[in-house]
Amino acid sequence: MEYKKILTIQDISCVGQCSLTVALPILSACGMETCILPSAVLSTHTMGFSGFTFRDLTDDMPAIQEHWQKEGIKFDGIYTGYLGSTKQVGYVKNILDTMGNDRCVKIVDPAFADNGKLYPIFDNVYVDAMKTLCPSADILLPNITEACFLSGVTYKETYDENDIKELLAELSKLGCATIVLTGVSYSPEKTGVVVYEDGKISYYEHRRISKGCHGTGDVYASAFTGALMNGNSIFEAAKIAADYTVLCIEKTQNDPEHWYGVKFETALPELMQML
Ligand code: PXL
Repeated sequence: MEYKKILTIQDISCVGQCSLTVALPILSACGMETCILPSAVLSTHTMGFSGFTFRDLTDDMPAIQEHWQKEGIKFDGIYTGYLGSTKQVGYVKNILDTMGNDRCVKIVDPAFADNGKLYPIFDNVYVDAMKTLCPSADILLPNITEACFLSGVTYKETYDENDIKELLAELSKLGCATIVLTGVSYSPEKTGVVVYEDGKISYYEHRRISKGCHGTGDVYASAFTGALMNGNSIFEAAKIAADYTVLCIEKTQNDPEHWYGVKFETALPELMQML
């Protein structure tokens, strides 16, 4: 397998097992050289901890990019997640558009909402900015809440296959031909992921262990990126990432003190075997 150089752009939550502290080890375990561009530094993630610190790194981005350009640095893959500000989305779009080599795969996880609600620091202006990233992505990786905010389709707790088909059709109008939609659940004990490629829909269904665990979106997106960059098809990568995420939840669910993330490190050997 060719050795790939990936850039991932998302925050450093110092404690909380999300974003870069998840993406970096998972992509490394998948055999990638992993370069990072931190969007912000927080003391913890924002879901469940109170009084977190937040240092926005938006204004550092242009100089970092300029230095990389001077050094002739280009990437085989660019994967973006939780960003620090609306202004930053414009910088990140430019990075997606200019910093990849000619084989570069660009993956955008919108990472701004879940369970019908925006995460604390975001608003509708941010959502509008995030829409402009969609045409720069080869693959968009939203959950259902993010897909609804981006497409303007009303969020519903229950839905059927036709609702999902319509949601994807609306979302694809933003200019992204390939969408991997996570957390699609048609029955209480099952959930899954829908892969939409140029209008064609496929579904991988698996066990649903709990209603939701913090950080699993980042675990999923990182494992998906690692599996895809290892030469798997989009559907196969979506399946590997789902199986790995379920395993991470299983290895965490019996520990009530571990409410803030999943013990993804303990399942890395299994992920590496799946690749
Ligand atoms: O997992 C998404 C995420 C990433 N980064 C920060 C977050 C969250 C989710 O809430 O708060 C800082």
